Amino acid sequence: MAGKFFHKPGPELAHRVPPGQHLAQGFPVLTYGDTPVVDQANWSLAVTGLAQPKTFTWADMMALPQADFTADFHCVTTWSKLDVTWQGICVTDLMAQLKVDPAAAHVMLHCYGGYTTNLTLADFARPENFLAHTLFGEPLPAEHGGPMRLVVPHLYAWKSAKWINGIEFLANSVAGFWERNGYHQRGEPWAEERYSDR
Ligand SMILES: Nc1nc2c(c(=O)[nH]1)N[C@H]1C(S)=C(S)[C@@H](COP(=O)(O)O)O[C@H]1N2
Ligand SMILES: [Mo]
Repeated sequence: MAGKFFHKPGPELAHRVPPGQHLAQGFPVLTYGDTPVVDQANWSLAVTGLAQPKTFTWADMMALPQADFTADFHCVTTWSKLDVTWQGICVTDLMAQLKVDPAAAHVMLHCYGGYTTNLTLADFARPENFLAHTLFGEPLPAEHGGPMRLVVPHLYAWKSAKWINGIEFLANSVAGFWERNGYHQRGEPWAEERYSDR
C-alpha cells in the first residue's frame, strides 16, 4: 500500500519492518470504542488473580525506577512505526514489587473502558516491556492511552493495552477482546501471527 499515509521502507530499514507491514506517517491512533477520560489523580492499577492483591496509585508508580525506551510499534492492520521514544516503568521493576503465585502462567490486562488483552506470563514479564506515561518527551496523550499504557514491543500492538488499570494473573490462558474476536492468542509480527490459532 503506497500513498499518503503509508510507505514502503527503504533498504536500510526493511530489515526492521515485519512481513506485510508498511511504515506509517505520523503515529496513527487505533482504538476500539471511545477514549476513556482518566486523570493521574484517579488512575490506579490493580493486581488481582494468582498474586497477592495490590493497588498502585500514580504516586506509587512514580516512586518506582523511571527509564527511557525506544521501541518499534507494529499494528496488525499493517502499519508500523519505528523508533518510538517513551518513558515509563519497566515491567520487570513492577513485577519485583509483586508476590505472584508460582501457579500463574498467563496474564489478562484490563483497561479503563473495558478493553482486555491476554499474554503468557513469559511474554508479559520481559525486560523490554514497560508501562509508559510519556511519549516523545510529552505526557502520554489520552488517545494514545494516557495517563498510562502498557507497551509490548515484540508483539502486535493490540497487546499494548492503553489506559491500563489491571493485571490479572491466571493459571490458564483466557482470551481477551481481540483474541475472542478472531485474532491470534500470541500475535508475533515476524511470524505474522495475525488471526486466530484456535
Ligand atoms: N484499551 C485499549 N488498548 C488498546 C486498544 C484499544 O482499542 N483499547 N487498541 C490496540 C491496538 S489494535 C493498537 S494498534 C494500539 C494502538 O495504539 P495507538 O492508538 O497509541 O497507536 O493500542 C492497542 N491498545
Ligand atoms: Mo492494532
